[in-house]
Amino acid sequence: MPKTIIVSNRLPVKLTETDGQFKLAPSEGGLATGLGSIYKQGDNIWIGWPGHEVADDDVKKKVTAQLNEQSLLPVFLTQEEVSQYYEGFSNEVLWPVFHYYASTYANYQQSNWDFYKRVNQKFKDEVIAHAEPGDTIWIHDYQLLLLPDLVRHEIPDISIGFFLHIPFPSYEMFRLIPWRAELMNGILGADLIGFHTYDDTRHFINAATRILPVNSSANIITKGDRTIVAEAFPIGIDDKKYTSLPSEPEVKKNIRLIKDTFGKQKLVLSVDRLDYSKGILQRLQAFEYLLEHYPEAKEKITFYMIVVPSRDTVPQYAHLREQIDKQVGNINATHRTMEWTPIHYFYRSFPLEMLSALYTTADVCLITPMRDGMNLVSKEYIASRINNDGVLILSEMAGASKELIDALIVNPNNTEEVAKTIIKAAYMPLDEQRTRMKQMRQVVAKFNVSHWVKVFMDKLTEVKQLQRSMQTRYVAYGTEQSIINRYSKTNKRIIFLDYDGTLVDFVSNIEQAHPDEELYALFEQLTDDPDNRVVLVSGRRHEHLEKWFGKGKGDIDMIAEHGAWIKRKGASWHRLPGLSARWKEDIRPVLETFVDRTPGTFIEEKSFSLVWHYRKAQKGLGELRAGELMNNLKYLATDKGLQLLPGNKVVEVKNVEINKGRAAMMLIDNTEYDFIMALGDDYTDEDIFRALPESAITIKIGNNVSAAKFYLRTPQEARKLLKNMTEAGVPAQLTK
Ligand code: GDG
Repeated sequence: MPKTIIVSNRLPVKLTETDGQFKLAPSEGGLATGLGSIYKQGDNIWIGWPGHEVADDDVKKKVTAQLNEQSLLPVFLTQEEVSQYYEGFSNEVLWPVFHYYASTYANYQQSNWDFYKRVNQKFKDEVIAHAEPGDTIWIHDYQLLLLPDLVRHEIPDISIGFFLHIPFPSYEMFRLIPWRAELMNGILGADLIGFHTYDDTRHFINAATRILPVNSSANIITKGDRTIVAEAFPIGIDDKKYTSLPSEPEVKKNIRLIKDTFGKQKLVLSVDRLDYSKGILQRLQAFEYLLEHYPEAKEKITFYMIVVPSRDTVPQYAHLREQIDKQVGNINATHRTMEWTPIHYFYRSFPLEMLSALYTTADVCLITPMRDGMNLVSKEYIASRINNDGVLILSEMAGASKELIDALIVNPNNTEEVAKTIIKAAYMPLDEQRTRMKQMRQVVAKFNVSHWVKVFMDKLTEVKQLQRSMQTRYVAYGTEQSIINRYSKTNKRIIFLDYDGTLVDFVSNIEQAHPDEELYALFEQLTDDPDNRVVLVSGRRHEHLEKWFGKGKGDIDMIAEHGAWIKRKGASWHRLPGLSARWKEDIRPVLETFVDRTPGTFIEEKSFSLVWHYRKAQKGLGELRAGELMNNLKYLATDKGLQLLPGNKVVEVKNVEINKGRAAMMLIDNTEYDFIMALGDDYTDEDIFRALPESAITIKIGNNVSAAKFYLRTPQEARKLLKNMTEAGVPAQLTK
């Protein structure tokens, strides 16, 4: 039975040690709850670090046995590994860079990176020890970015999903990491890559295409032969847990206690782990501003601030804690009265029953991170508001702000705005509170954690199916044999061959793609057989094709300029009748403005088309301008009966009557061919694939979306197929 293996840095349990005795306690994290529905089923397992160093081998065995009972498999880490892989690399490189704190906190140490690689290998060994073909592996978060590719290497066909719980930064941030290419390559080992928001997904795809030689089309990335999908899957919470908690006796008791303590005061709550990304100091500053500028709020609004200890052995975190202590002390000392303390600050974690009571009683929940992947606290507050009242103030930098649009959304850097919003929230009419809260509660209930798990897993299955359908389209040995078979059995054949990108590789200077001896020999082999008619179909100018394949250099038919010019074998070139090129006078000036604004680009002129080339332009800028150019010309082109063709690093404007497909059909005329084949790589070749009869063998070079039936990866593979076709049936000693 195929199983699912979940892999994350931490296991969903806490291992604690008292007087040499190890104990396991369940962790309340949302991830543990959400994935609990998976890893506890059948043979499924969860692999991760138990969170505590165990040095003794006997104890390791005991702990392992205890964990195994719950389908959990430990990866034991030494103190040194924890300090370099986890604290050093994960938390001092990836965490700050991914949260846009690269310049302040990132510390790029080679030895930390070496440990990061080593520990990812260690996780890989554990995965490989348990994974079997057919299994599904779901890897989580920034500590294991190399793992997807490491596993892929060992079991190439296995299904791998990866989810990043923190933001994915813009390429400008990510590129700062010295080991960016290795990290990117590691992530791309997955089949499906999930993020919290669309912006994270966009940043990731952009970084991937800039750092590695991969292509993307919408959210599909093509790396060599593999199709990878990147998509947003906003994580949810176990909403039912938070809606039912307020009716539990322990929680009720806590609610009464809080109400007795704070009476009629408006309670503003915040809950975060100690972290610079959470905006705690900026929030305190906003509260101080409120006390100074809205003195009427004094003794009426109380701020209840919980900071959960985290990473406080790291100097940056210890320093942050000192700053928070100091700032809270100052504010309280300045504004406190006999009856009232402005900030109730706790540096510790609370039992869930107290947390729930606070969520249930707080009039306002103030969540203002500088950056946050999602932020689960905001969703937990919403789920706890069973009376549909209360107000959520949420930073626009938290992933949750994309879903909880009925919250009061603020920029956490804007002190005055945050202060004003707290006042607005504290005095918001009940009607408005309810309207907003109801909407948000629907979102939190529908997109809960089980929904998140389900949509991710369903998508992973879909991606695997997509890959399989791509695989069957590849001209592998079996398909090649049946093509060759058909070729051998037929005697009236026509073969359409595109030139650039199909028979020769793309080069940045278009003049340099000169045919080589091997290609001439291939043409000779093909045309030696009187049953073959070979047609070279190109977007190039006819003079160009004539120079390369004219008299004596190729016994073939040719279609130039996408069909504007045709030359039948042995005859001379002739132009498609009735075409006009007067439109060029209006279009050329537009293209010239793009050449002036975009260094490295130029215009190529053909009889019935103008081409703007941007192959040598700055990466990204060329694509941006191409989009702009297409937009600019859209209406003008339709008016003048022109077609805009976005090709490989070109935008071509041509008469709409010119079309490779139509030209190909003109050559076929009414002749009954028993073998029709077409090879092409470009957008313009799609016209041929579509125009040819159903029985034709159409092959795209490159595995992008196409109307072609099959694909091959490179011009070299295309040449090899053609060569093998011609050599079929020829006695072996006669072949070269
Ligand atoms: C990362 C990303 C993303 C907090 N205090 C107490 C307590 N908590 C629980 C909360 C909540 C969790 O901790 C915190 O989750 P967040 O989402 O707010 O933040 P991170 O820990 O930074 O998580 C984040 C998340 O991954 C999931 O993908 O949303 O953006 O940074 O569940 O309830 N629990 C208890 N006592 C406390 O005092 N019992």
